[in-house]
Amino acid sequence: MTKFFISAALPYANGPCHLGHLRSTYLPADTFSRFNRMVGNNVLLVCATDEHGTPIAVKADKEGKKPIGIATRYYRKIVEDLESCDIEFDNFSRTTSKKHYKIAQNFFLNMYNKGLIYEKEIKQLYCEYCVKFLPDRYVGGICRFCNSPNARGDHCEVCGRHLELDDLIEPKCLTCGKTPVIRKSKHYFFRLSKFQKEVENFVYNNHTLSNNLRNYLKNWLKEGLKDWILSRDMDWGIPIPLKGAEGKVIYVWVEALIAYISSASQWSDETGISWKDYWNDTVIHFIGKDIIYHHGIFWPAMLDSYGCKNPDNIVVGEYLSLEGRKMSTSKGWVIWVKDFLESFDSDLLRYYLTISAPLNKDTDFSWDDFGRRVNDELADVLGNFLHRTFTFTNKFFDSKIPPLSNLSEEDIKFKSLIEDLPDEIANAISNFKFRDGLIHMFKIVKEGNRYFDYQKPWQAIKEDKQKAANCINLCNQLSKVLAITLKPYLPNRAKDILNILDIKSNNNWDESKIFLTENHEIKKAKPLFRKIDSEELEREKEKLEQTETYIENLDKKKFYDNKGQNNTKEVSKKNIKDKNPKKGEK
Ligand code: B3M
Ligand code: ZN
Repeated sequence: MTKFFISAALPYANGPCHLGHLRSTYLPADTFSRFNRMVGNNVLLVCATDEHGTPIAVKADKEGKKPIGIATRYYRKIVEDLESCDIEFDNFSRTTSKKHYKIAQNFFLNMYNKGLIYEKEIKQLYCEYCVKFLPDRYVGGICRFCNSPNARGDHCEVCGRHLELDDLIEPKCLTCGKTPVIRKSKHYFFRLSKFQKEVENFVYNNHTLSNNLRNYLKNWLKEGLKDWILSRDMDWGIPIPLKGAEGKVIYVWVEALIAYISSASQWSDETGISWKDYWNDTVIHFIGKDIIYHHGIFWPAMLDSYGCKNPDNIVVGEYLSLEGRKMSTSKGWVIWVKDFLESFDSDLLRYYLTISAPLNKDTDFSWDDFGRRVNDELADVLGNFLHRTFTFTNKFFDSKIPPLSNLSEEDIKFKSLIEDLPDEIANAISNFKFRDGLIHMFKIVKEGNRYFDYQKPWQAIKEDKQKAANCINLCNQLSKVLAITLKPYLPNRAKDILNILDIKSNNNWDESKIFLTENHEIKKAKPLFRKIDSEELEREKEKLEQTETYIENLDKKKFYDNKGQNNTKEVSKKNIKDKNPKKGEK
């Protein structure tokens, strides 16, 4: 039995969840955790909202609100979004909690007292018009490494690098658009350069890391690690717990990583169970591709400096684009979880995001492809198999599982496919190949449909009742395997299937290996997957384009009446409907 400490990257509390977040991080973490609970491993799945740093401060400035107000608003929305997709955390905390402040400050002090943090006066960008230093997202410019024009103060989305002050060419204050000046300020640095060997050891000698991930990290390691600035001149954040550090906070990335531990520690307070036993066994971080550097370089070095074990694996979910284009929240080219769930249920989303590509490949969400997969795969393959099995059992066998006897060669072949399926899926999920698990499953369901057609139970029932009985027995057995093995993927539909089969599951993977007994009575069949028609899909596509046009118009308006003021408003779909009446509607 393994004890898994599993984390999902912390969402910034400056917006709700969209499909990209779900695909890269929360859904894989949840599927993996659900599966491991079922096979009897102990799982501690933690997360929190990332509430400090410039993403929230910038949003608060724009709306004329306090950062904590923004953070609380989005903390609530994010929790709701994740719950509505059945992402089940053991603990979901906030980086503004007292507990987190204490743990993050202690971590900082521990490093400081060991001499691993030093002070140095450095040049910083300062905006004379806004009268403030410009850390991170307050400043934009050209990335020195890849020439992307949209780099932010601390990060380039295009090459994935963490940036320092002199990595940004032609910096501009993102609040007022002016060129900042350079001012001196005292800061705290982590002796990251001393940890080159330790991080190399983590990257080269950890055989569970994927090759993809190792290659990214190797390239960065080749450049040599530089000391890392841990402080910011801001008032929104966790104060540096040292004399002479007034007005300075801990850089958001440092404390956000520590939130994995503070969230777990909060859980320990509530349950009385030690999170350390989980950490010291197996730690897995689920993250998106853009934050590999932080988890693969900074974090192992921080843990080493504290004297904590390194993570065992970092599972990286790649990007999701939308209708062939990069998602962009600012351009309105995005689907929010909440909006999606107004039209379709969460299991359909979980299915699509898992099946559309392996986790380590970029993929695209398109409404047409979504509709096609729901109709051709969920409804026509899986739904059809289950429905014909159950209706036939209801109608010809009085809802009772008929006996198995005198198996034909086809029966025997099909039976062994059913018996092998749970292990094949388990193997895929254990190796983070979530899509492969579903693909195995669908291959066998297709086989099931073929077997059903071939056995023709509607005809056999009149001519060779045992042949029909064998067919219906085995198809129910496969249905049971599906009901159990679908649990990590589509928890609601799995429940519906179990319900029709009238089985009380105790959430144990091995239940999928026990055949239904003869005469077990099932309930009445009911359709499990409805087809999506093209009109529904057209409506969704229209909504997406309307959001984009609405935001473009907002931007133009902002440009024309720009008096240095920012009049971007919170955009909701309701807003958009009002501004864009449907054809024929005034
Ligand atoms: N809050 C979100 C991101 O950059 C960031 C993750 C923190 S994980 C410790 O995607
Ligand atoms: Zn400015």
